[in-house]
Amino acid sequence: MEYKFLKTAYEGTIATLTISAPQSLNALNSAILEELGQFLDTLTPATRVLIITGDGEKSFVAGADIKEMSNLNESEGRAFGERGARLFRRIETLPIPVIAAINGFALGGGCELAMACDIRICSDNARFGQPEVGLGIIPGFSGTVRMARLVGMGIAKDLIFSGRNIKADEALRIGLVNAVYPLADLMPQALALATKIAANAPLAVSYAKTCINQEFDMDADKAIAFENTMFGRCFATADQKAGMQAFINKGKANFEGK
Ligand code: CO8
Repeated sequence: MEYKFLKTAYEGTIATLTISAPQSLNALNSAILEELGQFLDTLTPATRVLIITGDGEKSFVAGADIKEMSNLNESEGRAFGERGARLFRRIETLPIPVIAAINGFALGGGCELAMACDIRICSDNARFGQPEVGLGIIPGFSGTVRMARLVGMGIAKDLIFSGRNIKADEALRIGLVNAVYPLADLMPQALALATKIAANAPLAVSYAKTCINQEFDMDADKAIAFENTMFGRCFATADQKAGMQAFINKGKANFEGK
């Protein structure tokens, strides 16, 4: 499929999606949101891990497109927010892990996109922030929802009320990212992590993602019961048989995702 604002690359079972609108530091306009949805439609079980990054050496995504948002009225603003939120929720609930490889500015909607991914790693030039209140809006692609869940309510309120940008080392300290690398190492590190994940049983990885996502907002008893169900479901898979037989035979399983 041909895209105007996306570049796609596939290495074995790993897909890399690069958001590419260099003139606006990869800011998300409606056309990019549309293409992102189209790209998600193309994913099949042949892809086991998705990496999302931004084009160039300066920016992951510098937010939603301010020029496009500037003249929206209330209902249009709500619709634009819903559109981004729906898309990011799709990313968050994909049946495969999604790694954000953050190569520079991750501001506003860019930070929100990164937070919708499962794992965030960044380059040492990365900058994070939710500058929306300085523009007269709030984080509208679910940033008020996910920031507090990721870094805790106190730090989330500091970042969102002040709109201040933070550097990679602070993002690491507060748990907004898992690791920081020199820019040249970012994509190799993302691929290495994706390769490690992709070598595991795909259904088990997918069930683990579902468990962590869904159990987070449940009370402990419901969460444990949910995990029990999903644990049981693993034993209905061929991969569980293959994985345990390989261990017993001191071999290595070739997981088929069945
Ligand atoms: N939208 C549109 N254009 C942008 C954006 C953006 N978010 N960010 C950068 N650009 C454009 C600039 O306008 C500039 O274009 P031009 O050359 O035509 O003037 C080009 O990209 C390069 O940018 P700069 O010259 O500003 O580059 P600098 O290196 O000087 O600065 C910054 C880089 C610090 C990233 C700066 O561009 C900046 O502050 N950008 C805006 C960051 C921002 O505020 N992001 C949050 C936007 S709001 C948002 O994301 C809300 C999400 C929820 C939506 C809810 C919908 C209702």
